[in-house]
Amino acid sequence: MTDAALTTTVRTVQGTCHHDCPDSCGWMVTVEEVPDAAPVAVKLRGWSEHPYSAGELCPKVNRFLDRVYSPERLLHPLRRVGPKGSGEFEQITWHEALTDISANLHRVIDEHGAEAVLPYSDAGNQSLVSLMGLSGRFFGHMGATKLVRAICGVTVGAGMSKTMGSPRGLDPMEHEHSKLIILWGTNTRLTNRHLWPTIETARANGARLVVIDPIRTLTADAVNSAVGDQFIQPLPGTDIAMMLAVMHVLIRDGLTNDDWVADHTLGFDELRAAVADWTPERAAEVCSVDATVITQLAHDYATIRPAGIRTLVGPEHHENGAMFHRTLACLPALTGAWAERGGGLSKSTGAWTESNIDVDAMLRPDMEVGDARTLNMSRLGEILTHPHAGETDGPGIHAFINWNCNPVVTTPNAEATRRGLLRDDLFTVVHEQFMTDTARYADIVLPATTQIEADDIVLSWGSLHINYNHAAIDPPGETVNNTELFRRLAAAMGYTEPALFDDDDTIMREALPAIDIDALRSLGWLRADYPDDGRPFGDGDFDTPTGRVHLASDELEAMGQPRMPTYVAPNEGPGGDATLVAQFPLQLLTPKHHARFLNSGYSHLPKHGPAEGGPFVELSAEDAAHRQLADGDVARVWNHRGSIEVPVKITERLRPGVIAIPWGWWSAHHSDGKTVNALTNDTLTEWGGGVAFWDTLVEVGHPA
Ligand SMILES: Nc1nc2c(c(=O)[nH]1)N[C@H]1C(S)=C(S)[C@@H](COP(=O)(O)OP(=O)(O)OC[C@H]3O[C@@H](n4cnc5c(=O)[nH]c(N)nc54)[C@H](O)[C@@H]3O)O[C@H]1N2
Ligand SMILES: Nc1nc2c(c(=O)[nH]1)N[C@H]1C(S)=C(S)[C@@H](COP(=O)(O)OP(=O)(O)OC[C@H]3O[C@@H](n4cnc5c(=O)[nH]c(N)nc54)[C@H](O)[C@@H]3O)O[C@H]1N2
Ligand code: SF4
Ligand SMILES: [Mo]
Repeated sequence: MTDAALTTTVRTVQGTCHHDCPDSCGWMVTVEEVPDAAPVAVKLRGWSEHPYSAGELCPKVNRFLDRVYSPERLLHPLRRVGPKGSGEFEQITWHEALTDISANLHRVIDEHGAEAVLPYSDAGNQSLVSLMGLSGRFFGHMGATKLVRAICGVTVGAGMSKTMGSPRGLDPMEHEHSKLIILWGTNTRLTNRHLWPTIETARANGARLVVIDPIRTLTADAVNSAVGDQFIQPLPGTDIAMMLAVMHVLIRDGLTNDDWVADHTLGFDELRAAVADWTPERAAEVCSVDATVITQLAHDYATIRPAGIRTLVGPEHHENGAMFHRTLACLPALTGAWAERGGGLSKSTGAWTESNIDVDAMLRPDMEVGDARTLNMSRLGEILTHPHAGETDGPGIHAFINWNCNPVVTTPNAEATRRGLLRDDLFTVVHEQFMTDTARYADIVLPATTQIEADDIVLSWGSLHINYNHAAIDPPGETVNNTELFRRLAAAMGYTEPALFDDDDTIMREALPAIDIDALRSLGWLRADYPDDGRPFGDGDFDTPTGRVHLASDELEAMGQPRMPTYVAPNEGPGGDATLVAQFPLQLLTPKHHARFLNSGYSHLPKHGPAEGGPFVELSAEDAAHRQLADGDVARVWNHRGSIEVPVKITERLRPGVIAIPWGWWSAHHSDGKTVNALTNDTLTEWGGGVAFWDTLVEVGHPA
């Protein structure tokens, strides 16, 4: 035995995955320590005692330590020395970086006002402290522009709330009790894989599965028609028409639960009138799904009980994304599905877990100076390229502070974002773990910790669990976590308010006043309150002012929106702008596709990107033949926003007229340096603040 082995101590540290993923898996890190050296994490595995993830992680995070110890990891502050985007930087000290940043922020504020500063972040680390920590206080105190962070999931809740009064839905684990499970626009086996065992348990108990998706996804592949499962493949953005026809059939064929409707809904007569014209035949024309399939869906939904619908985020990425969720939430009310355990609708569980957060204590709106405007993150290209920051009054953006997300890859209309970041009169700071496509445009890059380097709390949005994350090793190099970044920035700016300097433990306690943080720390997880009988609305009692499901909505009417579920064809879709359709006849979907990717966060790592191959465009044999394209050819995909070149993959997963390009690859992975979001639509959803990535029309052909 060597001396080192004699003196090595080994410990295990419990933690929780921080990725923007519904599963929030528990993990266990093995750490080795030898005297006079920094502790080293040697193993990271699923934590078998975690009640949801039960010891399993995923192909993204199984190699998490490769990420932590990657030679590409940013460990020191950097200052740009080459042109923006060139990736040429020199190492500087934190002191130099903070001096430079505070001088530039003060200059911008003096010249243009504090609203010329745009803080820009999302859920790259979705843990409580990292996501909501001190940034709100810091920028509020500065008076900077406020960001609408609604690129993911917010529109689902906004749509559903107009029907049910809140985004509260079923605990997805309740689908174990469902006898019919409709996965409506969610790719569970890929994006929410730890829910799949629950679905399989239900199926083993005889549940039937229906998958509704414009793509024959990995999840659709699980459909077994021999046992009555079904895969339904509507055209993208048209599901509302199908839902209206389902309601039509439920009412026409006497399949509604009239007592439940009378006791717990408002506006049924109006709804009946609104769907009277929506025959399955009419919907079939819109969705391109057989009328018999729609009729059967309605009959199955009413008669195979309990019937649980599961949705997540995908379908919100349409111009009518909020109405999709508002309309979907009407279905269980018509059949009284909520009355039975396993019946109802599940989506993000954030409404259950996050209700524990004292948002005001966390964000401290009382510290805000002035009445700063808000700008929507999905309009970043427009905001940065427009002299008056998009469509609002006020100054253009002259300082861009980015952490916790990678907008050059992840925002729609991304070439506009890139053009904005190229502006010489824009001062950009990026706090990151890696030299991402966005970080390349920074004037100053600051190094960020990973999840095993700082304590935090992860409130799951795929289950009811609130989880602790213990730091397992020290932050490497000069990395800091998101709150330490803002403590340092506040000091550099000369701010003195004590709340800008709260430590992470204080922030946790302020944010979760009703949670015993010490117990959470020692147990690793606890479960948010949820009704013991599994039925969130078993006795009615919805969260609307009337306590009823609002089939007709005064609230929406007051916002200038249709008061009833209504199908409005997306402008950038087959039923929309005829000139665009003539020029760009194909609908482009760009969803999550790769098991080894988590958004844009893994394609650059050697065991992830190369293992997934590279980007490609999938299209039906018919669409390919029409354009004389063969498998493996390089095709150009273009529209009025941009153009990219990618190899062709002929597929049976898509119907003619719909194509797909996987998302998450960086500029370097594309031969022409542009990613798929060069093409996507940055039109906002009709309400809810989301964005219509997937109402994107394109044409495909041979490169010029
Ligand atoms: N492996 C992996 N897992 C992930 C992620 C990842 O990048 N990789 N990302 C995480 C994140 S941030 C999120 S938000 C979740 C998202 O989780 P999901 O919402 O399950 O996934 P998406 O791929 O966004 O969308 C789901 C499905 O919606 C379909 N869809 C698109 N338009 C329509 C439509 O009009 N109607 C219907 N019915 N379906 C439609 C898409 O084809 C897609 O298959 O996944 C998380 N999990
Ligand atoms: N075409 C298309 N575009 C999409 C989508 C799509 O399906 N198709 N999905 C949309 C959705 S649902 C989402 S959620 C967004 C996601 O958009 P982003 O949030 O931009 O995506 P991520 O790739 O998760 O980027 C997270 C970044 O944060 C960094 N990071 C991780 N932890 C920390 C930390 O603790 N501190 C700091 N400072 N940085 C950290 C990671 O290194 C990574 O680069 O993309 C949206 N864009
Ligand atoms: S990315 Fe999602 S599935 Fe993978 S370990 Fe993290 S929470 Fe679990
Ligand atoms: Mo997301």
